[in-house]
Amino acid sequence: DTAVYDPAAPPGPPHLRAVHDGAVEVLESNWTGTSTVPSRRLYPHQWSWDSAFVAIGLRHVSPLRAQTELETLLAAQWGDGRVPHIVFNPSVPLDAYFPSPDFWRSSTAGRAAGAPRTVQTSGIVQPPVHALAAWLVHRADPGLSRARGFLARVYPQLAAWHRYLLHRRDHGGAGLVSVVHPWEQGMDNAPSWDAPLARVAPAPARSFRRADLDHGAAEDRPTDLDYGRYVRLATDYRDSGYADARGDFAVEDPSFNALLIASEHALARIARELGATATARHARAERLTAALVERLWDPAEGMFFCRDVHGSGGPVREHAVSGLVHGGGLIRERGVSGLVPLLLPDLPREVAAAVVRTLRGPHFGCGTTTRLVPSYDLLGEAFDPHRYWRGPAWFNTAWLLERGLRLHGHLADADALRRAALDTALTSDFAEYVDPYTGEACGATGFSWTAALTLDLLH
Ligand code: 9WN
Repeated sequence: DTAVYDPAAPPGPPHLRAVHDGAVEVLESNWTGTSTVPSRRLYPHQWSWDSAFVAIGLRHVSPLRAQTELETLLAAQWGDGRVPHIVFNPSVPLDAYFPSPDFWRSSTAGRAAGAPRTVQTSGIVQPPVHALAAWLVHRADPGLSRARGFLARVYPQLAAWHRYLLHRRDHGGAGLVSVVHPWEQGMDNAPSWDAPLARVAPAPARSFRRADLDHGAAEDRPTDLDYGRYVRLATDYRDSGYADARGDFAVEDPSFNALLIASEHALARIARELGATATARHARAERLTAALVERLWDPAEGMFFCRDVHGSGGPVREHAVSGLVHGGGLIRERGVSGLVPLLLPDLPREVAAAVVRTLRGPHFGCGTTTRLVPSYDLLGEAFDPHRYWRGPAWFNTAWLLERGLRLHGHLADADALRRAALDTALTSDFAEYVDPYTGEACGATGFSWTAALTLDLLH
């Protein structure tokens, strides 16, 4: 079988069928009836950005389930517009996942912010991939979508979600959204968080019990010290009633903001489909892209970096024209998040070209030293090929970069990345993440977004 021995050869049809069938099976067994769990054992509830990725894949096998996935998530939206990062399944025992509903206490602590009364959720958010997902789901079966009034129902919810982020989370004052917890950005223990997290006093290890270690290898997961800090940040936010005042931890992240911009473009298309005007939304997406470049782009490094809103990186000097940003709290850790803006259509040509060079270069080794794009700098001090977001390759970022490469005309690179993702998904049994060099499975297997995005890459 040439697909196995020659990684450059395109997978033959039997191989593709195996990938397709395997992916469908994973999604089938993780479906609860109204939504999909990321992993039966490690993550037994509904997660926000996971559901968006799942819907993007599910649309190819069941547009109805894909619509339902997003509708279930949006039904747990808070009155202030936030879409919670976890929607808890009441039939799952409390000790199956930490932090559980009794930690977040959404229906009491989140009352002022309009948390729902009947369903239990977390109080933080995750990247806004949902409008993009809703648009792609609609396109898969416009007839069913119109018959069910899908877009008409989700549009106001998605618009409120974006309003929440843009108006309540602009802690940096420049138009970009800040995350207030590493779990919000979704790449929990990425080295970019180390500096801002160092200012957070960890909650004592004995004050909580990590359920993740019942199902995942400790050396593949975040450390106890990381968890102590995650718990402290979440506790303080909860105890403030989930009020969005500027707290100790606020970071502008390239991937989070790029996904919001991509979703804003999608929301414009949804508006037009519903007969409304889309111009203002497209214009806003373009303004946000300009702000992203101005605030987070580093031309010398050829990539985007996180900005620590409270960081003391010296005086901020910004040049609107060249897009230069000096000091002022840029966190110079090369994470895959800093390449994700490649998926934006309005990215200046030279910026897109530089991101592609960085992707192919020694820090990420795409198409050269690595099998799949690592989550962090191969040459970085904190690089660890097995520890979660500190080096392993993930399939959602591979999917986002594949789209970006294709959008900007790098078809051969996009094809190669697509083939690598399909191949690795199958050989790793749809792993949560893999060793970027060998493709060895890490974390959970039978992971939903790996299966879903694999399906999408097949179509
Ligand atoms: C905390 C569900 C989620 C993903 C995140 C991933 C991981 C949770 C955890 O799992 O985070 O939200 O318990 O580690 O980092 O991106 O959404 O798959």
